[in-house]
Amino acid sequence: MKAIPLIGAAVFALAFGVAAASAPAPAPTYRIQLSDSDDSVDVAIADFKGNGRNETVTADYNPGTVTVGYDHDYEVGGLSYRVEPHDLNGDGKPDLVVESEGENGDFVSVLINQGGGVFGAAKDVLDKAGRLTVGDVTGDGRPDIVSVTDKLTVLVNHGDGTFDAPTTYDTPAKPSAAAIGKRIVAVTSSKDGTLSVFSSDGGRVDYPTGAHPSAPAIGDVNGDGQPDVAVASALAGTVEVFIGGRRHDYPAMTGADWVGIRDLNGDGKPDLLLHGTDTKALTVLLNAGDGTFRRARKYQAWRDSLVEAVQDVNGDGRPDVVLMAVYAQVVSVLVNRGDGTFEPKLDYIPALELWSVTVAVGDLNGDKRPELVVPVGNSRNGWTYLSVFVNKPGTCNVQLVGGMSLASAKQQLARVSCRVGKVTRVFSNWVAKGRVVSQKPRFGGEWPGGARVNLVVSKGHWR
Ligand SMILES: [Ca+2]
Ligand SMILES: [Ca+2]
Ligand SMILES: [Ca+2]
Ligand SMILES: [Ca+2]
Repeated sequence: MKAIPLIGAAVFALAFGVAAASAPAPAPTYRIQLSDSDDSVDVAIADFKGNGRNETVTADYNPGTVTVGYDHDYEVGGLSYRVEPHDLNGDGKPDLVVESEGENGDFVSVLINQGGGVFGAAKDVLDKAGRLTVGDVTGDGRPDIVSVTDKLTVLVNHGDGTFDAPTTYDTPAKPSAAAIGKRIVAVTSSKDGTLSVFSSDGGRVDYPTGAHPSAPAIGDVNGDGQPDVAVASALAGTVEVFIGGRRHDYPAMTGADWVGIRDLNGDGKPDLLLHGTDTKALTVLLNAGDGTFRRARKYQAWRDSLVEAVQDVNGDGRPDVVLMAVYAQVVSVLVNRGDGTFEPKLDYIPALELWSVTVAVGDLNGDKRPELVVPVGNSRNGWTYLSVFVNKPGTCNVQLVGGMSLASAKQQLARVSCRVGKVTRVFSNWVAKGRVVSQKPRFGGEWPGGARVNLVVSKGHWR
């Protein structure tokens, strides 16, 4: 059988290898399908009809609509590029917050779910919008809307999905997107190296951070009921945790431009995740239980990737990490072993090119196994679709195993219901002895469970 040369990812695999797992967490496998879209650039999943079944909602840029399920389109009066489901009026039905480009800048509109997944007309609530964060600022349990341009704007929800006039606050230079916590909003200024924390009475306190802070994340890391703030400092290589105004620094990784706070091991204590677009790694610091953090652990990711979801993808209830790699054009999943450590990443290739960098996670077919949905398109003819990764255990999603040892390649392929077929040994001046030179079928192929992947393995330099 003829071997197919590998693309240049062998180096990453060599550098990180595949860690041996005592009890490997079940990995998701997918049947990758296409469904129609009308220039969808953002997608989310929620139960809009209230019937226990989820549907997608998309922001469709060029028609300027949001589409709920596959049948209901709503015009928003601009080029919509972002949609988030949130229950704005507390009736248990997810409503929509939409951001769009208009003639006079970006604006935010809301659509209220009338029941049965039918929405009222889009109502504009904010002009001159920037980066949005939706969350409860005031503490009444209803989501408010926060926007950051060169200032911070807070839109307080009356509780019924209507909003006060916007209130605007000054920030330090070039503020980040905002994070929302219990009665606080935080932004950073990477230019000034500051964290600004606004309390709901409008007061603001600035704290110095390390150089080049990421946008902040908020969570209660020490369990005292008060919100704490974490910031990743790209140049200092630290993650800085602000508890009650006091800063605690932990070595993490340089180049991080994103930090998240989530409980990864199910002990009820929020843990830290860091990532940088070009760090080629996700870094995790587990909470020791008292709001201090254990040593950072690194997991391989693609270069030029973004964390797009920290959600359960394999149905075991523990959050996993979904990254999208723009350059490599893959969706990567880091599966949580359940204890807050992660299996080596698995890569899945969407049908067609990534049309925008966003992923929705949720069960769409009622089998309780989460699907992944990403917008894709064909840049030659401009046709757009959603690539739906239908969660089907026992599908062989061929992984890229070039550069791995034969044992690691076997393990990585077995995780996704593939197995190693014929192994051929060849001399190679490029690939170290014992490492995989090439594979067939190729990376990204989708086969029935148990499909064989033939490998060519290096027997070292030709003398
Ligand atoms: Ca609602
Ligand atoms: Ca934890
Ligand atoms: Ca999981
Ligand atoms: Ca499913």
